[in-house]
Amino acid sequence: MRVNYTPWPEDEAKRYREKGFWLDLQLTDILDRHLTSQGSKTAIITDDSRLTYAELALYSTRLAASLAKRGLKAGDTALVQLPNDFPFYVVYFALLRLGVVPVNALFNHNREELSHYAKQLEPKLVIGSELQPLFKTADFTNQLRENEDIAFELLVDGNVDFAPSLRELWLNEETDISCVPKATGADEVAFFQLSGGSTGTPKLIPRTHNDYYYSVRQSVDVCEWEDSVVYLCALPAAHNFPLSSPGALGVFFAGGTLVIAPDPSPSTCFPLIKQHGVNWTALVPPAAILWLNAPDGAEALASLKYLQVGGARLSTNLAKRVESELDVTLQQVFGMAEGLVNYTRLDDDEWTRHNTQGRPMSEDDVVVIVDEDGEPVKQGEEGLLTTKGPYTFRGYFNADTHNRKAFTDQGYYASGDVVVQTETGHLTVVGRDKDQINKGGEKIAAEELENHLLSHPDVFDAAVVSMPDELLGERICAFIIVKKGCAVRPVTLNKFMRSKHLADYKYPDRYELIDAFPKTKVGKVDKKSLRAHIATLLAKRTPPSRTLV
Ligand code: AMP
Ligand code: DBH
Repeated sequence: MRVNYTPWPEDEAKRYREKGFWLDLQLTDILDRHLTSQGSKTAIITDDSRLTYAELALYSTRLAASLAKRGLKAGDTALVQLPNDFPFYVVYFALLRLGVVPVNALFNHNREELSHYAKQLEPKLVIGSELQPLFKTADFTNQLRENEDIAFELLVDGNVDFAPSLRELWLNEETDISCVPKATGADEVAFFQLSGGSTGTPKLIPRTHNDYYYSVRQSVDVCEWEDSVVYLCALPAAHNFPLSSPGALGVFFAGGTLVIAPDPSPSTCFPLIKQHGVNWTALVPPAAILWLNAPDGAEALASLKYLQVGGARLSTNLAKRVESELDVTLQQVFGMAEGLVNYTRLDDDEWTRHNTQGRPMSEDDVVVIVDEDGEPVKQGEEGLLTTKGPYTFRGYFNADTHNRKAFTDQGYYASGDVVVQTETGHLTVVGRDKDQINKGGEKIAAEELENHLLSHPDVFDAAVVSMPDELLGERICAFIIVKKGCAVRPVTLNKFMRSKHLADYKYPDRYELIDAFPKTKVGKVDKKSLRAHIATLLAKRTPPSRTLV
């Protein structure tokens, strides 16, 4: 094992192979399988470029060769941050070819998140884009080398004087591609997926070639994709949803065409859909709301047959509106970067499409809904989702203590979602039992923000909870107890938090003063009552505290 991970038990791995779920193929096969028959077909369309399957394969091979020449080898790790554009996929396949294991940070991740991933992975390679201010000068990466005491190769997509240009490496026709070693070991970790997490430090999810390839193939099967699929990727490319459910990798597996949008706004997406005849895409609920509110939606979306919505709960009302006003079939997707993905099926009845978040995609997904004591609940009763299966991971990277909490004694992943299962096996997400805020599909661990807030000299205690929001579903409210004799203003706290250089979506949207936190019977902060408190303030339109004393 080149990169350490918790493997599946042997009997289960054996079964997944016998059933043909695990094919012992590298993820690069997703691309390379097309080269003899349809290398000249367009694989990717962006605003200003088109790439055929053959070009995508060649560029990724050349990049792999250049990296091999720079000394990178299988088992090394990489930190990658690229925007929604074709280089994301060239790099993804190049690293797969070499067996270099990346984490693909979200493009809105900031200094704090990137430093944290670097600390965890000690990457031998960092790839960034000059569109992100952190990679415009050498300061950030120099600091990273110094603070974390690591040495890495640096490539930047753009024109900077402190690092080689990423694109030049794959455009160089002189590259000798024979030096790329043949990758082996489909049981190896292919890349790390990001967890929204519920702890102070975001955790990394090892995904193997075998498990991820299966999840892509099975997704393609459920969605009945063929080479006629024209899919628009408008969500952040690194997210599990647009990468693998069936997402970009599903497009490549099916031999279809991927259209890339830099963002999911109607003004960006509608013209692309019209111009390229997009027939599938994926959104989070707030983006779906924007699409519903945009003028001429149904007309602009004439070619769109299916709209996937997932990442956060979609209300029944919105589900109905999506179908009637946008004239598409809705597919609800309830997935997690840790593995399990649920889809409503294309032929599910209307009630199921509008009221459930789908059912597991694999016949070998085991879902057990349990009560707080870990006992299975009766069918139709609310409980906590626990799951295992052929593409659900068995442990976060280097996180033994957390893993003991994240998995049941039987080895099932406890996702922290409160769900109800119908007789047909469909799941409806009714709540959450994890200390996380889901802001329109972006997950924020309350503890991470609380730790930052607690580092302010005037803050005695902090509790971060979700508050209802019409567009995003949830926003972030930070309840603060100020130290005796101190006074802070929300604007100062906000400035203080900004100095931590977090991803934009993580900053609290509201600060509320409180004298003491309500406590549960066992003496923990009662976040349920804090959530109820802020919801009442919002309903009464009470303005936020101006000064916290
Ligand atoms: P992550 O573990 O960061 O990949 O986030 C996965 C989590 O997102 C799930 O455990 C759910 O809490 C939430 N989620 C994803 N899709 C949906 C959905 N369709 N409805 C409700 N919650 C969802
Ligand atoms: O929210 C998610 O993480 C998610 C949503 C839909 C996901 O990972 C997926 C589909 O694969």
